[in-house]
This record gives sequence, structure tokens and C-alpha cells, in this order.
Amino acid sequence: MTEYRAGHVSIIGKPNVGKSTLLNQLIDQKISIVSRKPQTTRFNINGIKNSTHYQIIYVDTPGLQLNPKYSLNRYMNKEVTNSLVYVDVILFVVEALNWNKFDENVLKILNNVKDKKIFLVINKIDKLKNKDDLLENINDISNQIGFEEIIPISALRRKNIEKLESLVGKNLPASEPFYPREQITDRNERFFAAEFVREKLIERLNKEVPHQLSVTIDDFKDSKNIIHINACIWVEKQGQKNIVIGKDGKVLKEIGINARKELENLYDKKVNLKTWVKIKSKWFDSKTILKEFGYS
Ligand SMILES: Nc1nc2c(ncn2[C@@H]2O[C@H](COP(=O)(O)OP(=O)(O)OP(=O)(O)O)[C@@H](O)[C@H]2O)c(=O)[nH]1
Ligand SMILES: [Mg+2]
Repeated sequence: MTEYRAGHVSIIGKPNVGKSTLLNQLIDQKISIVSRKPQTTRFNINGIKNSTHYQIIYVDTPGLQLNPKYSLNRYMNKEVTNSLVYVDVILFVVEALNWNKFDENVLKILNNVKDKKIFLVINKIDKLKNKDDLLENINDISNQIGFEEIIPISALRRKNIEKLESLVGKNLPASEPFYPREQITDRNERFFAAEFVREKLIERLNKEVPHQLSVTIDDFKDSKNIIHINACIWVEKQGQKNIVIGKDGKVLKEIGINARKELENLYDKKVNLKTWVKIKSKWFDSKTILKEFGYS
């Protein structure tokens, strides 16, 4: 009889390489927000995948930043290093043919990790024009550290996702499952409400504003046929508040509609989402406010 295996698997890498896209594909459900802009993920999120022979708990982490400037950025980096302590396998995600000092920075941390299996996951291979270039790239990277496995994938196009899962499964220790089989994440519904509103904000706004936004859920009432959610969008300055609201409230309305649609999909229930925009100066550099906003 095959022994049942279970364990934790951290997904780490520099910002924007596709870690959250990969997590969502690995568990066949969108729980981690994704965007074209770097520094989208701010919290570790567990995504749980069950099969007959194993339970894999993937931990999506924020993109590791070089020289984090504010308390928020330091918190995000800490989330990454915290995850490395308790996991069995680490997926080091890089983007094909796009190795730079930010990857070097991740590698530096991995060089200090002991007794963990590290996979090199080369993502976005769908973007490659000449696949032969990849071989050279793999050689360059794999000379720097002993990887248990090296696997090229496309998270977006689901290329090699099943193969990656089966390699991960084989490398987990024999163990009882950590979570009930029907559970897919450790995060609650409130968390997703805040995150999906934030995703729609990142999508809609220009590059600068999203880093200075946070979302909290003031009220979450799950009644029989509908969920009522009050979300507060925190910005840093009046100018940003004006941008988020838009002329005649158009931008905020659009964000609200898009977030509601995704949440209705996720909860499989009708959602009534109300949003407010409030200002808190320098919130991202105050440990006290960060705690109030859920960064703890
Ligand atoms: N072409 C291509 N694009 C991808 C692939 N995987 C992810 N992307 C895109 O890359 C961008 C970043 O994806 P995310 O999943 O948010 O990246 P991340 O590593 O979680 O980013 P942070 O949370 O900011 O660290 C998005 O626009 C994705 O659609 C892939 O396999 N191929
Ligand atoms: Mg992410």
C-alpha cells in the first residue's frame, strides 16, 4: 500500500514571476490575487491540494524585495522568510530568460536554508521564441545551488502543472493530512473580500497608487441568500482618494462591480458590496496601523 504523504510547500521568488498564478493553477481555484504589476501579494496564503495519496499545502508568498523601504515591505519580506522555516519543499520560481539581481537576492536566502528540497521552477516558457535558449539559462542558474528538480512551466497556459504536482507529492514526508479534505485554504471569507477589492484597485489604477492602498473589511454579514460586505479602502493622501473615487464616483463604482462579480463566483452566493475611501497618512510605514490593517 502507498504511504500517505502530506506537507507544506513554499512558492517563492522575486515580484511578478507568476507565483500566485501558479498557486491558483495548482489548486484549480483562484484564491490568490494576480496582476501585471509587481508587489501584488502581501500576505502568505495557503492553498490546499488533496489527492488519493497526498495532501499538499502550498504557501504563496509576496515577491521578495531588495532593500525594503517601509515597514510594509519589511513585513512582506518577513512573510517569505517565515514560510521557509516550516515547509518541506521550496519552489523557487523564476521567469525564463529574465534572471537578474532580484533573483540573486532570493538565491542568497536559499543558500542559507538547510535540509529542504528546493525545486527550480522556470515559469512563462510560453513567452519563449527559441526554446534552445532555455537550456543555457538553466545551466547558468543550476550551477549556483543544488536543486532537487528543475522544471520549466507555463502557469498561465497550465503547461507541466500536473508534472510539477506529482514531483512535489513524491517529495513530501509520510504524514497524516493537516487539514480536512474539503478545505482549500487557511484564509477566511473576510480576507478574500479585502483581497479581491484590492486586486480590482490594482487593475484599474496606475502604477503608483496601488502600493499605497490597503483594504479592510468593516462588516461582513452572511445571511441566507446574500452576503453584505462593507469594505474600506485606505489611501495615503487626498489626491489618491480623488483618483480612487474618480469623476462622479465612476472609478470606485467600476471597481465595486468587478470585485462583487468575483466574490459572487468565489462564495457562490449573491454579494452586496459597499465601499468607502479613507485617508491615513503613511499607514505603510507604521507598525501600529499595519497591525490594525491585518498585517500581523
Ligand atoms: N506569459 C505568461 N504570463 C504569466 C505566466 N504566469 C503568470 N503570468 C503573468 O505574470 C503577471 C504576474 O503574475 P502574478 O501571479 O501576480 O505574479 P507574482 O509572482 O505572484 O507577483 P507578486 O505577488 O507581485 O510577487 C500577471 O500578469 C500574470 O498573468 C505565464 O506562465 N506566462
Ligand atoms: Mg503574487
